[in-house]
Amino acid sequence: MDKNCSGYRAEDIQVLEGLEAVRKRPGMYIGSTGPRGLHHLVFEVVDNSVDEALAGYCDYIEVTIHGDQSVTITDNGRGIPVDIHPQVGRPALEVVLTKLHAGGKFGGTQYKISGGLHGVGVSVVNALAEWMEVEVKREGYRYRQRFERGLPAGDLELLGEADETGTRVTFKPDPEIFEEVDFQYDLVAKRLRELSFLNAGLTLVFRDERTGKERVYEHAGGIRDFVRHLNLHKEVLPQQPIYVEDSKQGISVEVALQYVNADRELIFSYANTIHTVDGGTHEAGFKAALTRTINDYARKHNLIKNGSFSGEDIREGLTAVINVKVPEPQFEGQTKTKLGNSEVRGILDWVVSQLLAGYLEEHPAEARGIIQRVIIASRAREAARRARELTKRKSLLESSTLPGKLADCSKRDPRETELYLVEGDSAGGSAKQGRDREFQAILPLRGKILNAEKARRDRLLGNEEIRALITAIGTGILEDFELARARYHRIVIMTDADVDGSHIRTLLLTFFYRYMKPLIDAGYIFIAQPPLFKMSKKGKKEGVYLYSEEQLNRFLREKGRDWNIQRYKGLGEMNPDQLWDTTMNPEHRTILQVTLLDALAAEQLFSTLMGEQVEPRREFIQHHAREVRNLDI
Ligand code: 0RA
Repeated sequence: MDKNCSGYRAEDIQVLEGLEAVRKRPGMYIGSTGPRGLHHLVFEVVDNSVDEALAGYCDYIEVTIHGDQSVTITDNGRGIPVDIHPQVGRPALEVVLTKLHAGGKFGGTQYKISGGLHGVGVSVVNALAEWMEVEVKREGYRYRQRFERGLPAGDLELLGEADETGTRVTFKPDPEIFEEVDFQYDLVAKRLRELSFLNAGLTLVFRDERTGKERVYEHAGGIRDFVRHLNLHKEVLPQQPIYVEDSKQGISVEVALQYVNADRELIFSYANTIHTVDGGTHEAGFKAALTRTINDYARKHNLIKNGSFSGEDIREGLTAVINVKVPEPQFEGQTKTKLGNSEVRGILDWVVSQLLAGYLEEHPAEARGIIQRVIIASRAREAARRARELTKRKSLLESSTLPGKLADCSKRDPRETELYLVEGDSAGGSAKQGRDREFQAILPLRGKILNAEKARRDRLLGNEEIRALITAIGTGILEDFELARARYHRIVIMTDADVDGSHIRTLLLTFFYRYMKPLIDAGYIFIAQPPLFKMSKKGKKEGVYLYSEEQLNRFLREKGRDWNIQRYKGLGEMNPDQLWDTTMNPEHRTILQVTLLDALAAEQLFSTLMGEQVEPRREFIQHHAREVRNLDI
């Protein structure tokens, strides 16, 4: 690794303005002051460390959440520069931490990756921290400086000598800014794992001192490992993911792909480590090249008679990860998750068609396997189309009679309404009484929902619970699915915090993933977060609700032992008012938006328990024998 720091000069840093603006309007810089914005702080610092990795100077990043909700991010990059900035007359570190910089960290030609969504700069994190301490090892010495609410709380100190280089940032989010300061293990873990897939050779260590959990994320195989991970426990083709990689005009491109035995298509695209949920030019270029290259190959080898395969046929069962790095990314759309750079389309198209064509020629057996799969997909699609045209039956799914169990809301505009899927009739009853009937609908789901893995489609549609669910949502399923017919734009799964509850949640997510995937893509599926504990003083009725083991531990540490702990086993233990206050009232509740990766994880768990492959299932059950005991599927 090149540890030569000569490339940088302090005057490369453009000075712009102070941080008052950030504290005044934090939402402008980090999106919100809720949980998303809070976690954004960590990701922003991590992204700066990842930049060092991408520039080739860092291969190790460590993130630690401390017991007091402060966070430390350590890397072995070059270290933030400390020499005196010529215009400001202060050490560069202080300038980097206390001033907003335009267009990224530097002017000039630095090749910078993190950007777009994040990329607001570490100074923004500093501005929104109650305190921050930065330690740097660079050019043989170790330095430290402390800040409070964005302002220096002392000068840069020289601590001693150092042989290595790197940066360590510790900060505590400012409770004056954030509604709640409670980091979620899963959110951080997910991002670090994602980064380890997107940066082969980078090791990320995650430690949560609140619980003692520790994880190491490293993937020498990069996005190939990502694809393997997505296809876990599935029958795959080819055995090893196809991988192509190249770089043109300063834009680096890599794609990994593999087919599985399933109907869905799964494309994860990233630009500068940002998940471009809405796709963009990299995805468009990839799809165009894939369709053309497969068709060309099939024609050349007489595997197709006339016409050509459609893109949909070619992508059925496909799992692909696209990872591009663009010096000046343009992110578009409402959520800024669509890549706009037009030059990227052609580069993707060229790289994928050249290298994929090469792969197919060199691997004729795999190529034939893929084409056969596409032929089957295309025949099935054609047959389904004919069958639909022939029968023209007014299908079950389009029937307009809403299920009797549904307690619908009075508003009709789906952008304003939400549907709660509630486990069991008794919790369903509480939810019906506690809800705001203007915009909240309740559908209680009783008993075991039919197992979406084994059941074929007809049987599935014969199941009363599933029919009620489909009719209530209104979109239809699979090829009949139409997002525009969704009757609610928020569908909230509300289950008990026990094994059965998590089982039902897994079943529902698996169902949505397989039959209504666009609902997940559109961000319409959520998971309710009912409290796990109620703390009350002896003899008092009112109390404090806690939503996680972490919160409970902290509460006990900070508030002493003089409290009664009530552990909620089921939603049914709450009365309607409590359910409304803690879980359903939009002003207080937290609901988690389900991402495609969450749904996929549920589906994988499900396939492990239910699927055709016996070995992973046996392993899982042996491993989780205690939890699975009650799992009656
Ligand atoms: C300014 C300039 C350089 C690196 C950094 C800042 C930097 C920031 C962070 C934040 C966390 N870890 C970091 N590592 C580096 C470039 C330094 C050079 O050219 O030598």
